[in-house]
Amino acid sequence: MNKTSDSSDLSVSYFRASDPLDEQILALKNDGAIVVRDLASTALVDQVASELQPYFDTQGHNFEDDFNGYATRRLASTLAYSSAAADLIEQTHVLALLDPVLLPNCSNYRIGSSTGIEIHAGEKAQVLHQDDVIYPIRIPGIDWQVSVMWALSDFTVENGATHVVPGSHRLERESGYEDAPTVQATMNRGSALFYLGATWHGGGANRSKAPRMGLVTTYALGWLRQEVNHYLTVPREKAQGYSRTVQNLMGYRCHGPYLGRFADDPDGYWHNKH
Ligand SMILES: O=C(O)CCC(=O)C(=O)O
Repeated sequence: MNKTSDSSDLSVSYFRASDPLDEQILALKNDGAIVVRDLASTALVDQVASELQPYFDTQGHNFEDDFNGYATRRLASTLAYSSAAADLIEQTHVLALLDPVLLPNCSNYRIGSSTGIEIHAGEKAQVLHQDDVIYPIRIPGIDWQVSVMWALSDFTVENGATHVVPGSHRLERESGYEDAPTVQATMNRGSALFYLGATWHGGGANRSKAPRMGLVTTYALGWLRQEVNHYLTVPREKAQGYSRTVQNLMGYRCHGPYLGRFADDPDGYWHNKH
């Protein structure tokens, strides 16, 4: 494990997957964010990037607004566009890190959103924010969700590596941290930044000449409404082709015996009969 910091004493810890898992979880809970280096092969991230690229080029501009920026292309549901993205979403180490954070407060968790983000040259820094404000309340000590940002290209200070405010997840929701000092989570492609739903963060300005491409997936407690409706955004035939784990993460599984019931599959799992 090592730490990166800017001129202040803020820092984010960097791990390898082989480092002790409890140290990674502790740092994520203490600092609100960690980076795990080289978690996916460059072959896999290149495949995801090449599957997403045509959709970024044709549809990515649809999400331009004051929050997302006007030189940023986005895709709202990567599983609709890239089958290889599923391998990142269900990556073993990702789930091993998320289980102890989320499972104490639900019987299974699901992806809220899975968003492709391509920040182009000239983009301004995104306003710092917390992802879990989509839910109207927070209960101290319970994390609603964790975000996992995969670097599909190298994330550098110049091209807009995500800004993070370490420790900011411990503050009251009312505390405005929009102007707080940040560290940038620079990382090579294939590495991933994990941050809690309450951690203040935002995409960086891209002062380089090339786009910065990432894929960020949020994983939320299974009894919360999912941010994106994956049943509608991912065609049924595509969902049928994904692994049981990915289907479960998409929401094709009940939470406990009652929440999200569907009549034909009384054991709470989707059996692809339809
Ligand atoms: O692109 C990034 O680095 C972060 C994006 C983000 O936080 C968001 O769009 O909510």
